[in-house]
Amino acid sequence: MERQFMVSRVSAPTMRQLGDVIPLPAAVRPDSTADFRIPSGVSVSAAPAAAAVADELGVLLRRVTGFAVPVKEEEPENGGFRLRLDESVDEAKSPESYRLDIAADGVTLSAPAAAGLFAGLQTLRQLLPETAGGEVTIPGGRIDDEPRFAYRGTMLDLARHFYEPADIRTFIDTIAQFKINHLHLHLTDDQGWRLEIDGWPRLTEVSGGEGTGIDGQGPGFLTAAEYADLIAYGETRFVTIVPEIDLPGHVNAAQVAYPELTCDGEPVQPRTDAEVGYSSLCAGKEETYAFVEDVIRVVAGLTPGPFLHIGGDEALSTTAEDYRTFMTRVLPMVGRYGKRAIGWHEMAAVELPPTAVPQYWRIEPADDGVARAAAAGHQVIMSPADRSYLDMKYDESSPLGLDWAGLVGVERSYDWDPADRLPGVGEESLLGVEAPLWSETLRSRADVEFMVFPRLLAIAEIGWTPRADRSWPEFRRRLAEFGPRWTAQGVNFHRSGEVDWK
Ligand code: TNX
Repeated sequence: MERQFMVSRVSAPTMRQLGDVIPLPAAVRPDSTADFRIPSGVSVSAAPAAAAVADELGVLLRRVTGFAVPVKEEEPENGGFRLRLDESVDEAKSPESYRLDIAADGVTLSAPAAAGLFAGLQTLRQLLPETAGGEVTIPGGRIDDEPRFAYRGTMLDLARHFYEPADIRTFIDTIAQFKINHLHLHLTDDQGWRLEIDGWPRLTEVSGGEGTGIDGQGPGFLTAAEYADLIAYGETRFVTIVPEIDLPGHVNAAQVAYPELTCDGEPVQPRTDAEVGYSSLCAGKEETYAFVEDVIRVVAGLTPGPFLHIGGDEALSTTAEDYRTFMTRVLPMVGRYGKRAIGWHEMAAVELPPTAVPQYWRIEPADDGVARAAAAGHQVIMSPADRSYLDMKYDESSPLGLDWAGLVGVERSYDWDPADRLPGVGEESLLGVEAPLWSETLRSRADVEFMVFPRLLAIAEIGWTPRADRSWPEFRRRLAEFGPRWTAQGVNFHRSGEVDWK
């Protein structure tokens, strides 16, 4: 890949360098003769299909320049921002690819699809100052960019602690700036059930009620309408929601609501401690499958995205045989309702439908079937806990987080590669990477932000940037710029001592 960094240049104080972007773009060609000073009469032009991205660019430009910045359909003769959808582009190109041309007379952003324009807009946003303050100049040159992996995700655990929809929307706004394009919602667990399911009202009435969060916090669940609103909001940020219903373990909350879901039909007690592995659906009971099929049907019906995550982790009180019986029956249901199943890597112990995606979280490689699944053509999502788990403490002094997978500082989050993690699971087997955030120790959006930022940017860059172009010292330098940006955006990021924050 082509790359040239400028060694020095004379620039206005607000001006950034063309490559100062996270994730680092695939190809950056600075041209110091082509800097664009934004003039007061500037406008944005876009074809109707790109109008939403154009409106957003208009808002950003008004904020940083104070100019009127009209958004129009016709392209100005010169001096403006032009957004172009070029559907004739090579079909092999990712829909998220884009080209950003910055010349002395204007800026042209082109892409084969709206997703690419949105990705390019995030790059452009980082080349602008975050807040208003004088003349704005954008560094000249060309960026040609596309993602390494199609799936770049993070996860919120709503089961251990519920986050209000407004907080989830704010979170989506922040992650989308780094081209994270999937948000996995862990909606059910032993403590609580956080998505309303038509026909099974007690799931949320009882297990989404007061006291169902860790240590008795609570209450909270998403109504079907709130869930639909979140999905629609995600679509405006090109973030696909991936719902998880965790089965056959992690089901105490379902069994509290419906005792017929235990093997003996006896009621179980609500639990809000952080133990795992004690609950299981009953693989030998027909009621189990009636329930599971109903839930899968409803969740699939509420979810336009391609994926439905069925958990499958830590089913420590399900025998291996029962696990196999259960998964072999349930995995095809996901396909019948039109979705592609994702499951934690334990799922790979069974024969998988062709499109199923194991999500690997292990620390040490083990013979758990993931490499076999990859050899059979399955795509894998990499989430090794010792690198990508955002609920691990940064260091001994972290006030929040767990440490069972070790301490995960910012360099540790960055300095690994998903294609080296597991023998037999190389570049071509990877759908992408995800950084999950479990909520046992978290209580608020501020806590979430503290754990996620800056580490998610490491995972975002791993998922997007060509591997050969990544370097920790260089990433660390670019990361420092986000201190003032996050302060301006009100993001409660962790001022890790590994970074010389601006
Ligand atoms: C393991 S890794 C879990 C979760 C916990 C998490 C805490 C995995 C798929 N499951 O149930 O919340 O550790 O770090």
